[in-house]
Amino acid sequence: MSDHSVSLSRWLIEQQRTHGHIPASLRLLIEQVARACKRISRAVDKGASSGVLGSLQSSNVQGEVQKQLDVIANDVLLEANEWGGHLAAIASEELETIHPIPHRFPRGEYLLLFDPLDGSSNIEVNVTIGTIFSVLHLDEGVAEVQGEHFLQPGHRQVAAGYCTYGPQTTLVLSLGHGVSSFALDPDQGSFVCTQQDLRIPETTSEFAINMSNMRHWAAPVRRYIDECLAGREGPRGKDFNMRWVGSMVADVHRILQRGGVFLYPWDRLYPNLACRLRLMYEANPMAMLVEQAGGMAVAGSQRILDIQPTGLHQRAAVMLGSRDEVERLRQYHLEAEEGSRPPPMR
Ligand code: P6P
Repeated sequence: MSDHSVSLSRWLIEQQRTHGHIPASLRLLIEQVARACKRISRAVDKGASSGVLGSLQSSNVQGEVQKQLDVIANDVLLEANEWGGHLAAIASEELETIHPIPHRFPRGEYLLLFDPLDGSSNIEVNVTIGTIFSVLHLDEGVAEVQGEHFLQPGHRQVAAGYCTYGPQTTLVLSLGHGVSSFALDPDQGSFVCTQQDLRIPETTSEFAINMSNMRHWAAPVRRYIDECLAGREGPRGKDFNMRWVGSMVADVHRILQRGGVFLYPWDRLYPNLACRLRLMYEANPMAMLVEQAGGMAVAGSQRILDIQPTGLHQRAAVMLGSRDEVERLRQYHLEAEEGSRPPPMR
């Protein structure tokens, strides 16, 4: 636990001055993102009472129907971050192309990416949703930022985090030196540090997956889940529990708090969309947080953070969480690739 009197601003200044973990420009960028999340939290809280629930006639670049709050959250994040002088450009899951910093504002050295409101299909049913963000460094000597400058593997992220809009508004953040969480104190209107150096338990008996896609999974995932479902009579020798919120921020937050494994694997349901989750806006930031908390994050046999992106909106299979379980999944994918299948690991 942590001293609840330490505000996010003070914690960030200590990361900059005491630990030398981040420069002032990155500290100020994170503070601006946090301020935008507070504004989004207010809009989500007001929800139905202010008539912002419901869908628009429009669809986003993903082909998904846009919710009013998707657009509101996207606009809040763009407006809050474009003038600060810390960014060279912004990329949003909701926008087809990158958002260059308007010439009237100074340009900085960072690239900000976000899914402004992940899990928005849950808005009308009052289930936890959230903002996911990722920060990259722009390569030296780039005069005009293009989409290709964002296509950096996830291990080059300098910061990643999410903000949940649920029973509490909680910011979870990594600057590359562990994971800390900050709860929004509604009385103060500011984030206060509640946990430092979060660690994911290496073992778990809880998995999170959308079981309705089971018939579409590849063999390694089917093998893993079948073994979990076999329980104590099966090769794992223990019973498992299942949770699936249908909102990645909520499922990942639970895993960061008590362990577990989250899977959104490749499936045959939509062959042209081999995977559902977006590499740049969901998989990479969550993979950084999970690894920084001692967990693992793979797309199969490959580490997510090693994937070399080829497109701003490309998707990736995601299996992340407690190290022992994700390593087992990675092994099952390796065995499938090698065509070997030794007896099940206990
Ligand atoms: P399904 C939300 O739309 C999201 O992108 C993630 O937050 C969530 O984990 C997943 O999709 C839920 O997908 O197929 O269960 O609706």
